[in-house]
Amino acid sequence: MIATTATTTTATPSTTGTPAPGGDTPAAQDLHRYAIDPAAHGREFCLARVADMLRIRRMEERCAQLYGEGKIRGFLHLYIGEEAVAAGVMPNLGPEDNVLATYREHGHALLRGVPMKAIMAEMYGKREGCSRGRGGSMHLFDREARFCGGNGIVGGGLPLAVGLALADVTLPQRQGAVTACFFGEGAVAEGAFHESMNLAALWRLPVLFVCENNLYAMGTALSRSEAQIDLTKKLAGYDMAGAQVNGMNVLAVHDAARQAIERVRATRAPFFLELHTYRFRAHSMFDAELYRDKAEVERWKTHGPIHGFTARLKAAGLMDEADFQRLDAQALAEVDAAVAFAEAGTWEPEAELTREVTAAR
Ligand SMILES: Cc1ncc(C[n+]2csc(CCOP(=O)(O)OP(=O)(O)O)c2C)c(N)n1
Ligand SMILES: [Mg+2]
Repeated sequence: MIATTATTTTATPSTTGTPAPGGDTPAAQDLHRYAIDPAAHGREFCLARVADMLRIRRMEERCAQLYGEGKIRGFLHLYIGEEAVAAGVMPNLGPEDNVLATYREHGHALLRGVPMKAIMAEMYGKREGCSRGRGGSMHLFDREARFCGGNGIVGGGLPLAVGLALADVTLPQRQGAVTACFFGEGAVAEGAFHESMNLAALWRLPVLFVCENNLYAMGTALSRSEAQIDLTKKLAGYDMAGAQVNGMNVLAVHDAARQAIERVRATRAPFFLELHTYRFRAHSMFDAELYRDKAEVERWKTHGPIHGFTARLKAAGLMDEADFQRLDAQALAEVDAAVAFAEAGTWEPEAELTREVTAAR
């Protein structure tokens, strides 16, 4: 394992059928500690990470509002609370690398370089959207950015990532490219996860598996569905290296991802990062959240990725309130422009609805 803020989870799996401890274990709380000195990364780098997280946060807050107004419809899964994961991993990837994510992928798409306007128009279902209005929230896609999709199927991105990496190792012009695949811990229960891990290891494919362990798959706590909740223990079965990292700490994520990606590029072997994180909002817009205590959510919020990092930066003299307000205003202005773009967008004419659709009778 590479050196990170690694830890071992201590919650015991439930065997009684009663609700098991969810996101509030001592080990999970221990993950909030900031072991990395931000000064080592420099002020500009740290402010850029705050800006990245704020762009995601403000965009998604507006999405939730627009959903309430009926402007955005269908499914909507917010990443709020988990921003440090995408913000920590993404700066380590180059334009030649591939990125895949889940239906909770707005932040990944944004930080990968998909314009916020194209994301917002896609949310609206407009033709100007990054998937031409045909994908919606769960299916953002941008070939140019090599953002190879959100995916509505739990675990659905993993076989695609393995396929992309297999293509890369066979094409002379794609040597050195890495495929980063983000997925929730719920995917670990899927056969596709195990098949993908096995093939990536067996064929030595350059895949970075990024498991966003937010402790719940919809309403199911990990400890209610998995006999082994230390997910890195599963790696022994694939002879794959991996590490556990505090996913609420953008610098910890960044440093672990940098080492992991360098290693994948150099060895061409896959690597598994388990990032401990927490979603502050409901699973989707239809979720009464009966499976977790409000107090648990509030406790995690006190260590939120933006709040925690900015507090640390201010304490270190690397940022002041004016810096924060400036970055926040920039993010809000970008959101306003994206919403105006989506509002002004066009609907696909009815006559074109069957274009690019293959129908089988
Ligand atoms: C194959 C499959 N089974 C079930 C579902 C329904 N479903 C949607 S989200 C979800 C939970 C997944 O949780 P996790 O992988 O932990 O990701 P998170 O939502 O926490 O980010 C489930 C079971 C699905 N979309 N695909
Ligand atoms: Mg989850």
